[in-house]
Amino acid sequence: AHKKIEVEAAKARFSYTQLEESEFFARQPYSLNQFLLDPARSGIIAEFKRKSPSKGIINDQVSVEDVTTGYNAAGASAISVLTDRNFFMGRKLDLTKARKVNDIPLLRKDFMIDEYQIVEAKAIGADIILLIAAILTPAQIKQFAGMAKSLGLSVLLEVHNLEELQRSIDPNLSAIGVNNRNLADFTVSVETSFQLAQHIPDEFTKISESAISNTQVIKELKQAGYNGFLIGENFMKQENPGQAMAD
Ligand code: IGP
Repeated sequence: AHKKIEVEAAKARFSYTQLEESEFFARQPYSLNQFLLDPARSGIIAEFKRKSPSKGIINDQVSVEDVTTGYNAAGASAISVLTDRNFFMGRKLDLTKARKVNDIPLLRKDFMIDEYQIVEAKAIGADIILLIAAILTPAQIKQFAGMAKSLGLSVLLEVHNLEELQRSIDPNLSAIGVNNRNLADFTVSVETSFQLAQHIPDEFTKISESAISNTQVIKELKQAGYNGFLIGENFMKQENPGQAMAD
C-alpha cells in the first residue's frame, strides 16, 4: 500500500494554472550572467548534492538552508540544487527551501526533458535551468531555451564534446557549461574544459563543471576564458560545506 501511495504521489502533477499561481512564479528571476560577471563574487556555482550515481552518498547530514546560506556568504555567484530524486536523492522542496533564504540565482539541477519541468522550475523558485545536450535533440534545445527565456529564466547548456556544442548552440542560451565528467562512464578530466574553451562563441559565458578541486585549477580555467566554476562534491563531502567553500 505504501508503494502505491508513492507511485500516485509521483504521478500527481499540478496544472499549468496551479504552477502559475505559485508564490514564486511572478517574481523576476535573478540573471545568472549578471551574478557571474559581478567582480564582487567568486564565479563559483556551488552545488547542494546529497548523493550521486558515481560516488554514492556524499553527505546526507546537512540541511539545504545551512549549506546554501553558507555558500552565499562565502561569495557564490549562484547555487545549484539537485532536484532529481532517483539518482541524486534531491527534492523539488530543497530548491524552494533554498529560495526562501537566498537572494542570488538558483539553478534547478535536473534532467529537463519537457516544457512542464521548465514552468515548474520557475514555480518552485529557480532562476536557471539546465539543458543537457547529450540527452536532447537540437530541436528540443531550441524549444526549451526559447520557452525558458520567455519566462525570464537563464539557460545553462551542458556539453561534453565539440559535436554536442556545435549542434546545440542557440541564441536563447545564457551560458555554456563544459562537463568534465563523462556521463557515459563517469570518468573525469578537466582537460575537456581546456580543449573546448576556444570553440565556445564569445556571446556566451563559459562555465567549467565537475571535478574542480582546488584554486590553482580555477586560476588556470579563468586564464582559458572561463567565467564560472560548478563545484559540488568538493564542498559537500565536508562536514560544513559552506565553511569549506569559505576556507
Ligand atoms: C558538480 P562535482 O564533481 O564538483 O561534484 O560536480 C556538477 O558539475 C555535477 O553534479 C553535474 C551534474 C550534471 C549532476 C554536472 N552535470 C548533470 C547531475 C546532472
